[in-house]
Amino acid sequence: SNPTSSRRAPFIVIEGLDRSGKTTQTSKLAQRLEGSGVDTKLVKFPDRTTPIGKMIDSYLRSASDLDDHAVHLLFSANRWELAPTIERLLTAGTTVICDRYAFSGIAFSASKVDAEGAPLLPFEWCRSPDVGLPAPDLVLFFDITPEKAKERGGYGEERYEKEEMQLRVRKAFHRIAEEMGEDEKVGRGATRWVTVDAGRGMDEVERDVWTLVEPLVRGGVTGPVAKLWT
Ligand code: NYM
Repeated sequence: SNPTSSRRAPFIVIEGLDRSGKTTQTSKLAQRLEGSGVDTKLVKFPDRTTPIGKMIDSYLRSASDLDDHAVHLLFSANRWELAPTIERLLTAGTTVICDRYAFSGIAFSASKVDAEGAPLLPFEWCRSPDVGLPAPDLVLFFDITPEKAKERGGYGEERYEKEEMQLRVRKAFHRIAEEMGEDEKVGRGATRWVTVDAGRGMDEVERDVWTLVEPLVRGGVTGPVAKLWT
């Protein structure tokens, strides 16, 4: 009955392509929030420290092979195993900043193709295991062109870090972005999706991120944590 008692901290996800500066900006943001006296927890997916995360890590480093369906479900399970912790933190007033989430899960898996270039996993199949996860209040999608990404020294050595794959991943993210902005039913729900031009200088991007995040953190959020895509 006391409306203020249901106030909680916001759940903020930073998504984006490889080489988009996402991880740098995520840790800058977390530091800046902490520095402003905001109780903050930085979460990263995949969380490579859990037993499931170790299987994912080994797969990404090509130290092991897994069926495409199986590894997709491991990525999702890795989020589900942390979901109760995320909910608890938000309710307790801790702002959660998350580096990658279910949107990466769909974008990367749905971009895997066979030798003929046909998709290995349907888009909707990729979404299903993540339906019902804690929904972010805000997603900042770090978009960057492959040319800019290349200027930044190219991709690393892990699985998926190849140009054709990254082009498909970018398209998949754009499809998700459209959905999150326009389709109320399967898309946005309680989540606000903002695309950030990550091809600009680090300080410019940092300023934009702060402008988007600061009011949400200062104001807090009313009501329980929503469920993604329900
Ligand atoms: N990735 C990440 C997926 O394929 N599915 C997922 O659900 C998530 C969270 O793992 N190339 C991919 C994206 C990256 C790789 O991420 C490792 P990072 O942020 O480089 O540790």
